[in-house]
Amino acid sequence: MTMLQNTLSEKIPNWQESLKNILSEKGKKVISEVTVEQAVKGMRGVKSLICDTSSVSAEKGLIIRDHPILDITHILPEEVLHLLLTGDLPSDDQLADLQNQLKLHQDPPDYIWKVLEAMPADSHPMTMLSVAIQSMRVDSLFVEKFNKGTVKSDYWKWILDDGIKLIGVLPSIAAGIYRMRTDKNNRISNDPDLDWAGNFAHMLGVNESDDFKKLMRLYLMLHSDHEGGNVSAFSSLTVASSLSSPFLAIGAGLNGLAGPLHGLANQECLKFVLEIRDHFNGSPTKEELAEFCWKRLNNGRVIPGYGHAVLRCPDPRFTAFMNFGKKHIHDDDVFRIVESLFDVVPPVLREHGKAKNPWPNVDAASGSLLYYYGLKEFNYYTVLFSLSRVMGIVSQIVINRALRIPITRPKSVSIDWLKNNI
Ligand code: HAX
Repeated sequence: MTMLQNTLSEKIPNWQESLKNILSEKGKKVISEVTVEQAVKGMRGVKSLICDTSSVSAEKGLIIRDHPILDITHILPEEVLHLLLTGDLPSDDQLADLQNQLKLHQDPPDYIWKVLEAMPADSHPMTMLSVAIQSMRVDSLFVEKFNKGTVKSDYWKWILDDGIKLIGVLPSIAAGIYRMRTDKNNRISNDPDLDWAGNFAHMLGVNESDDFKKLMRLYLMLHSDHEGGNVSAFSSLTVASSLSSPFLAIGAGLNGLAGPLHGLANQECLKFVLEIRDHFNGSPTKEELAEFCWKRLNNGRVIPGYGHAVLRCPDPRFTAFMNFGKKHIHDDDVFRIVESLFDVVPPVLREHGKAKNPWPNVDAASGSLLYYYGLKEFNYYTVLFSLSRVMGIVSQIVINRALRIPITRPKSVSIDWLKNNI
């Protein structure tokens, strides 16, 4: 057994006991009411899911297992994974053990490359990633054990195994997709001496500097989780609740992440910033920038990277990226525009009067940093987001099965029902 499996085997009975007690003591208490507006408008604010890996407070942003995200920006993605899954930061031994487990899986099976090479040459990198992940169902230990009649209490173990396999192999697959899509046809081999994110940065082959590796570590830890109700996590959790293979469930979530109102916003964001740079032939004044934003809003388009369904403050993950940029990036028009947008957009959105949250979200700054280090193909950016988010989603699926959360099935009502019954 790995150290991670051991830790979880010790903790899960306590979590199960605690949930059982809550259900018997408070099972019938009401935690949320649903207005007609909430039912029609994306269930915003309805408390109807359990998620222990992280929570998002409107005023403070992301908190991973009691650690506000800005307090842990120095830790590695592997440490975040351990934290998400177990509630504890790993000891040195636990970290080394987890890193070794991930390394066991870092070489993709051959069929992955055959599947990817057979896809149309203009496939979006997110489509390629999703297809590659879903094709790994053939290697799902959960499916194999399920078909042999494994007991329910062991589901989480096989799902964890699939999750570690997937997280281990993803850097190679994601870097391979980057090399294919940018016509840099040779794939770069793993460097077994590097950590998970450092190795990924190395395999991209765009920048060998330590700063770029640092950026990747930060990027891949910051995007790891955002509680259970966002489109990608919720979609994956719903699919996984039917006991579909984790590979298919995660593919479903990433298909949601590929939407421009969710993860794809990071590509839209950089596109927007580059449009500004090209339009003004450099960095515009704040007045020019405000006018540019107004034009876009008046054309019925959103300002990418601003607004959020839950947050009502600048996203601390945006702050973490800005802090990185201020430290490492000097004299760069693209980053300068991102800084100016932070001054200009919130008052514009307030005056515009629609967005409930005028502040930047996680996607507003990250693209400018990637661009600076030479990762310029912005339609690839959501793949980076995915690589990180898989850690949170895997953790949530493992915990949900350990807690025996049943198949998801909320009730829908018709518009006639609303007319006649409310
Ligand atoms: N620019 C212009 N209008 C905006 C806006 C923005 N950045 N943010 C919200 N609005 C508008 C909405 O489109 C909506 O308009 P309608 O009433 O005409 O439909 C209105 O303000 C109310 O929306 P809201 O309640 O404040 O926001 P939602 O919860 O509906 O949507 C979104 C949240 C993130 C989707 C939204 O703010 C948006 O579209 N932002 C731009 C895209 C973006 O940055 N997405 C990334 C979010 C972070 C993330 O999940 N990354 O993965």
